[in-house]
Amino acid sequence: MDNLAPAISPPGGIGDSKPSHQAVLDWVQEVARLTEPENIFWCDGSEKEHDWLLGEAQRQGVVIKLNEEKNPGSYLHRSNPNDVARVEQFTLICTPTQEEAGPTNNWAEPAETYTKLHGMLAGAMRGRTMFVVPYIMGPPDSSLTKVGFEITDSIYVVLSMRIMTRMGSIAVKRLGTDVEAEWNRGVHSLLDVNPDRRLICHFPQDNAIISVGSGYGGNVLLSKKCLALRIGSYLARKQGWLAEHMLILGVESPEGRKHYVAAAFPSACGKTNFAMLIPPAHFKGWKVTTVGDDIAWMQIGQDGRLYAVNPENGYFGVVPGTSYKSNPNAMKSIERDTLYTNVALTDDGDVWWEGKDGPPPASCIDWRGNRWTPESKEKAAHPNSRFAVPMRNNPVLDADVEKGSGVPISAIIFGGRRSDTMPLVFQAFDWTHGVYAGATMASETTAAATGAVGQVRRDPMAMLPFCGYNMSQYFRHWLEIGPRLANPPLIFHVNWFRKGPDGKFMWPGFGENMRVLKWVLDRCEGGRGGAETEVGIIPRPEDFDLAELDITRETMRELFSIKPDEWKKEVEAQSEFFKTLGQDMPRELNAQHDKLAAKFAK
Ligand code: GTP
Ligand code: SPV
Ligand code: MN
Repeated sequence: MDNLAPAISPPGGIGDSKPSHQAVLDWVQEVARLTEPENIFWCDGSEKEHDWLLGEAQRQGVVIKLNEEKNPGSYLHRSNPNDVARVEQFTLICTPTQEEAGPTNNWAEPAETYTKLHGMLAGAMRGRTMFVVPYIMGPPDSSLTKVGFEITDSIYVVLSMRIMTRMGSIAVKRLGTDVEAEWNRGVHSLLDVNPDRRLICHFPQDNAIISVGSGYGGNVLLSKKCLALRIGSYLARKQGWLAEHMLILGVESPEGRKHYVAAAFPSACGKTNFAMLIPPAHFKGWKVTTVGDDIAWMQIGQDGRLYAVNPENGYFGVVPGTSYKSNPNAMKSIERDTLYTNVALTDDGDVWWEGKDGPPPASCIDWRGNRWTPESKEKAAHPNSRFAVPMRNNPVLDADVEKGSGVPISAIIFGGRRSDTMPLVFQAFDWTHGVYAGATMASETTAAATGAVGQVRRDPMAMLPFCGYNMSQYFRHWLEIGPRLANPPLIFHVNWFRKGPDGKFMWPGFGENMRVLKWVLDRCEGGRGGAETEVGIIPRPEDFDLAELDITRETMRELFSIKPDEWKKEVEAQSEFFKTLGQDMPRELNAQHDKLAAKFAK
C-alpha cells in the first residue's frame, strides 16, 4: 500500500520543542510504541515551523499553493472523495454504560473499543512522521480554557489546527508541570483513509479521543466537535457550565447600546452567516460583530448573567454560497491566509465555487482534481467544501473576543431549516419553555454530514451529533441552569428557511435577518410588543421593522402563520422524539409538550 503520509525530516531547530510535562511525554511515548512512526515532530506553533511545514505539504501534494496575487498566503487541500464530511454513524461515545451515552449516541464499550483501536493503530505510522500538536481552547486568560494535545500523522491537520486553535508553546506553558492538571489526549491517524476503518471515538471519562481512517475536518481537527463539544459538553455538565453549538455575535445600536446574542443552528444552517451579518442600509449606524461562528462555552457570571467565550481561534466555514453579496465579511476574511478544502481550482491558481460572485470559469479543476466546465453535471466545489481562516482576518471581529470572562448574553436563539410549520421568529414564554423549544428543534439534514440531505430530523439545540452524554440529562442540565441565573437571557426560535407555494424561500435572509435580531433586542430591552400565539410570542406587524424591504404583507402573514394542521403533525413528531429518549426525560418538558398538544387538540 502507498504511504499516504511519508515522513519528513526537519532541520535542527524545527520540530524539536519537546515539552517537559511528564504525563504528556509518557503518553506520547506510549502512542509512539504502538504506532511506530519514523520520527516525532513536536510543534511549537512558530512562524518558522509553519513556513517549513507548508513547504513540505506542497512537496507532498497535500496542499496546492494558490495564486499569490489573488490569494496571498492561501492553499487548497483535496480530501479523499470518500471522506468529505462528518460521519455520524462512525462517531462513538464510549462511556462505561450505554445509559450514560444515551439513545441519541452510538455507544461502544470503552475497553473493547480501546482494544479494537489499538489493533488498528498498531504500526499505523510506520514510515510516517508523528506530529504532536499542543493547543488551547478558549482565550488565554479564561477560567474555562482547556488544554489539548493532538497526535496526528497528517500535515493538513497540523496546518488546520494552527488556524483553528491557539496552538504551540502557549499550550505547553498553560499546562505547566502539574501532573494532576486536566488536559485532553487526542490521537489521530489517517490509516489508509478507508471508510471501513473509520471511527471517531470519545472517552469522556478519560478526557480522550481517538480518530482513525479520516482526513477531513470535524472528524480529525479533534479540538472542534470532539473536544469543544462532545467532551466539552460532558465536562460542562460535571463542572456546571454549558458547551454549545452556537455562534456568538455582538450588536450595537447607533446610540452605543450593546448586546450579545448566542444562536444554535444545526450544521450548514447559517451560523457563520448570522455571526458576520451586515445590517441593511435602513439600519444605519447599527453594527454587528463576531465573537464566534460555531461554538460557545458559557458560564454563570457573578452578576447572575450568562457569559460566553468562543473556544476557537479560526473559522471552518461552508464555502458554497459564500459571496460578496451573501456574506461580504466572510469574503474579506478569506482574501488571505486561507486553507481551503475541496473547492475548485482555476487555471490561474484561483479558487472557485458554486455561488461565488461573477460567472463560472470557462474551465477549471473540480474538487476531485478532474477537468470541469459549466456543462459538467457534477458540482465543481463539494457542497461541504470549507475554508479555514484565522478569526483575526474578520473585519468585524468583536473587540472582546479575547476577554477571559466572556461576553454577557442577552438572548439565546434556536433555529432550524424548516420549509414549513416554523414561523420566522417566536419568543419562548420563559426559560423552561425556551428549553423545550430547543429540545424539540428539528432541521432538514445538510451536506455537513454524510447521508441523505433535506430530511427533517430532530436536532435538539443543534447538538444531536455533538452531545457527549445522555440527551435527557443534557436537557436536565439546561433546565437547572435557568433558575441559577438571576438575569437569564430571553430565548427565541427562528426559521430563515420557510418556503412558499413556489418552493422558494419566503424570507430574504442574510443581512435582512437584522430585522429579526432587532425585534429580539427590543424584547430584551422591554421595548416592543408582541402577540401571544399557541407556540410563543411573535411580533405584531407594528412591532417588526420592514422599512425599505420589498416583501408583501401576504408573505409576511405566511412567514408568521401558525397552521394547526402542520402543528398537529409537529406536536406528534415531537412526542415521537421524546419517546425515543426514554424514561429519564425531565417531567417539565413532558409537561410543556402536553400543554402545547392540548392547544392543537381540536
Ligand atoms: P456549519 O459550519 O456547518 O456549522 O454551518 P453554519 O451553521 O455556520 O452555516 P453557514 O452560515 O455556513 O450557512 C450554510 C448555508 O446556508 C450556506 O449555503 C448559506 O448561504 C446558507 N444560509 C445562511 N444564512 C442564510 C439565510 O439567512 N437564508 C438562506 N436562505 N440561506 C442562508
Ligand atoms: C459542522 O458540521 O457543524 C461543522 C463542520 O462545523 S465540522 O467541523 O466538519 O464538523
Ligand atoms: Mn458547525
